[in-house]
Amino acid sequence: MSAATARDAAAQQRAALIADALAGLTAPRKTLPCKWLYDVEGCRLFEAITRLPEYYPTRTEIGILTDQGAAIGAAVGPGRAVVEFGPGDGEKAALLLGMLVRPAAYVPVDIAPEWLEGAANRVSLARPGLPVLPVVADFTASFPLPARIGAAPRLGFFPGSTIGNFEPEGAVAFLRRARVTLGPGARMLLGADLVKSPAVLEAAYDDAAGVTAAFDLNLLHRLNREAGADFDPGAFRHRAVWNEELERIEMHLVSERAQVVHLAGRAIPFAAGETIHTESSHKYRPERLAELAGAAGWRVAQRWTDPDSLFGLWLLDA
Ligand code: AVI
Repeated sequence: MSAATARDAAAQQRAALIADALAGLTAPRKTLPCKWLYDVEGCRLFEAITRLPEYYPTRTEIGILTDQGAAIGAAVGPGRAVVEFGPGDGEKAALLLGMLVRPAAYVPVDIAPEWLEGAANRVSLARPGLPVLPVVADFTASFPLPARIGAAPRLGFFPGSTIGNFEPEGAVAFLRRARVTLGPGARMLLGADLVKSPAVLEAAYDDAAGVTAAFDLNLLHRLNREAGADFDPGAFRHRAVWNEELERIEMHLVSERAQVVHLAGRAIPFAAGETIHTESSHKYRPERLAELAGAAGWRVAQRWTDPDSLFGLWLLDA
């Protein structure tokens, strides 16, 4: 990317951040889209979250892939091109590709080229000779697969329970678009977190070391840095709460006192105790996941879980 193109992209991103912040912070219930949590510092903090003792999803999903890899590989079947939506560091893809029979290609898809490079390198090392075809695209919208993927049947891979960060309608829309992108005969391996005790969930999203709190509060630092806002992050605190009715963990930033924050020429008042809803992480019962997948045109073929039923991996058929 040339320096001018990079500057244009940064300016566009800043304008989108300001537009989202103004819309969200002037709504009757203040909210910010969770995608803005992931700047460089947010990504670093999220990586740290995945290693916390309280945050079970990452290690549990890796445990399922490791312990039940042979069964998963046999169920998926041979000769598939794996298309991963948001590959992170490529660790899970490397594990999955290690257990698949004659995979045809690996296609990591992400809007951030730096993530793609890391994942592509990791998979190339783990599976030498496998065609690796990275795609820079926003996978929450439609995008074309590279022509070089050929006619091999596709396996979508969407681990990490990232599906849970969508609202239910958004999850169905994503799954429907993915089915169309992957084409006829596609399968999908989907990782999703299961409903469990609120105490376990709330600890996972409000850890003792305060890493998740720092991850959440970084959003205010980001608005100060990139949108010229004047948040006092010390006047807000992180809260994670289980919403029983909607079966989701919500992250909120709670205003510790009445205060006014300025952003893009607007004065935004906060009452003491008022919150900004920064992220929802939906948790699923198997029947609910099957319902969402069904609404998007997928059928559940198989499901694997860990011995404590914390997390699930679903194999879906188009
Ligand atoms: C990225 N996503 C699946 C994480 C989750 O568990 O919902 C984001 C996260 N937020 C706080 N901790 C982790």
